[in-house]
Amino acid sequence: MMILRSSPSSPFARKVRIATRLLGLDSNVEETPVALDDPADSLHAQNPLGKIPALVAEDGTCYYDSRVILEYLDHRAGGGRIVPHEPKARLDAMRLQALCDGILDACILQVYEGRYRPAEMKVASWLARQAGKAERGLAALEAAPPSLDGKTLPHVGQITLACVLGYRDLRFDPGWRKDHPRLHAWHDAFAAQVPAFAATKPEA
Ligand SMILES: N[C@@H](CCC(=O)N[C@@H](CS)C(=O)NCC(=O)O)C(=O)O
Repeated sequence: MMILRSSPSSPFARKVRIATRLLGLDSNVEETPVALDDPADSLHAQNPLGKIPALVAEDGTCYYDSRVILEYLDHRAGGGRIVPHEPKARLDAMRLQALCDGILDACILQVYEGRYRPAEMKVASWLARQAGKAERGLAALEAAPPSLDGKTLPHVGQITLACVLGYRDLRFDPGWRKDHPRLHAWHDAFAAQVPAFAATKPEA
């Protein structure tokens, strides 16, 4: 049994949850929640970065971060399922994943600013800088939403975009839909094609 160190609301952990379901590996994974703020949590021995998700395989190897975990799961499932083999398709999927992971990083830094930094120490220009990354990323995706054919499994980039939009709903104003109608339609199409998306929706 693999062990997934995670937290319920982590969008990066949601990538892994969706991937395990798509690949039929979810019954091989047991989730163990992490106390991220507890230095004694075994996560720090498993992943020196102290970040989730981290996936401990049966041989004790701990895989991180989410990109590596998705690649590992794809490999376990035979390869070429959610990480395309063909070089151009693979690069396109990895590039989309990098953009969407970057949007998530910028979103999470804004959330952490609220969670960890006392109000009098908040730096508006830093928050605006992170918000700008997320806004520009969403605008680029709105201008050219990725394909979604419904015939093959979604790839790692498409899975990550779905997790971005889900995280905007969870922690930010769901008004992103009004300003991004094409992404709104993309989100609904993904949800209709991929039951694992609804099945992994975190509680507000
Ligand atoms: N690049 C990482 C990002 C993971 C990440 O930022 N996880 C957050 C939770 S959603 C975390 O562990 N934060 C704790 C910390 O930064 O100390 C990935 O793709 O897995």
